[in-house]
Order: sequence, then C-alpha cells, then structure tokens
Amino acid sequence: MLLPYNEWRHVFKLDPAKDIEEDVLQAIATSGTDAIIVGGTDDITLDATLDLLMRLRRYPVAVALEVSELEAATMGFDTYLTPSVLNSGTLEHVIEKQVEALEEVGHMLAHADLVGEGYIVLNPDAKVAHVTQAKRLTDDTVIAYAQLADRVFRMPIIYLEYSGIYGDPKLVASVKKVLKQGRLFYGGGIDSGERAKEMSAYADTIIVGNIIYENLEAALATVAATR
Ligand code: 1GP
Repeated sequence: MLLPYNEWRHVFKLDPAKDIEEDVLQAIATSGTDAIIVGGTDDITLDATLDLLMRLRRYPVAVALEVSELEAATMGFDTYLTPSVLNSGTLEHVIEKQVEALEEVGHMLAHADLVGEGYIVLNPDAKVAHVTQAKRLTDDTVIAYAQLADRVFRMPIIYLEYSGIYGDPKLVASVKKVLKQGRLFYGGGIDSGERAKEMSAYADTIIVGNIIYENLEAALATVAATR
C-alpha cells in the first residue's frame, strides 16, 4: 500500500536535474522508504521529470512531485507538494509562483492530492536560500515562523530545510514541541544511520537527498535507522 504524506517517516528526495544509474534508482525505490519526492532547485525540465517518474513507477513506492518549476508539472504523481518559502525575502517564493502555477496547471490538478509545505530555509549557503533570498533567523524567530505556519495558516507540512548541512537537533525538537497539527519535515545533511536516527526522534519525517548521489550504502542505512 502506498502511504499518504502524513504517514511518511522516511523519504528520499531525487533531483531530476541529476543523473542516476538504474541500479541506484532501484536500490532507493526498493529500500523500504515510505516515499520518494521528485524535486530540486534549478534546471528542472519536464522531460527529466517524466523520465524519473516513469522509471520510479516500476516500484511499489509513493512518488510525490514538489512543484517548484511550473513547466515540469505533470500528471501521474501520487501527491503534489507545493512549497512556500515562508522566510523568503520576496513574495514571489511565498505565494506568487504558486498562484502562477495554479493558473497554469490548476485545472489539471483539480482531483490530485495537493499538499502545501511551509518551508523555513535555515542554511544561508544553500542554493535555495540564495534563490529565495531567505532571511536569516534566530531560533526564537524560527519557532514563531513554525507557529504561524502551523496554528495560523494551518499548513499540513512545516519543513525545516537545512539542505546541504546538518541542522540543530535541539531547534528541531523545540519546533516539534510547538506544533499542534502540521507534520514536521526535516531535511539537510542526513548522511548516516546515526543522523537519521537522531533527527527522526524529533521530526515526524526526515528527507534524505544529497547522500544518494555520494554514498548509496550510507543513504540506504538511513532507512533502517528511522524505524
Ligand atoms: C533537500 O531537504 C532535502 O531539499 C535534503 O537535504 O540534500 O542535504 O540531504 P540534503
């Protein structure tokens, strides 16, 4: 059975802009992970997205598209995640791109499972931080953002994004404590079973990205460690 987003504990994120060998893809898809998110920050094309979707559909695992590039939005995914970068310095990455996307492809996704993600971007050196002009936040401000996303906007997913570096487990734990309804996603620098275990003690769902392309064995170890 394919799990819905609110039951995911472990997720691999694949970047359509990066090549992935068939045996690596197979190992990831059959690893026992709960879902695979297809998403990246730049150079996302429709062809690459469709190619990855087609290859992943051979395996019994939930596949979600993170709709960051309008031209890559296509049908066939189990879930559509719509990211809003809440601490972006520009409205473009909070609501404008999302409105533009829905104007274009909203009709196509009328019956799809569309789920909003409230991103809080916390690694100032990550590409996503540059692209969205993410504001630097103190820990107290991170908690306030999380409360806003969870309690006021009632977003289904609050995503602490450290992309490329390992974050602060204490801060993740503090955010988890204030959430009332949203699911806490954590992503960034999980490159071992130990780190997967540590973050999954606080976050509801951990997202593992880069390490897939660097060290498959270490990536696979994060699955078992989350259980
Ligand atoms: C990126 O949160 C994910 O969007 C995962 O981060 O690539 O650092 O694992 P890493």
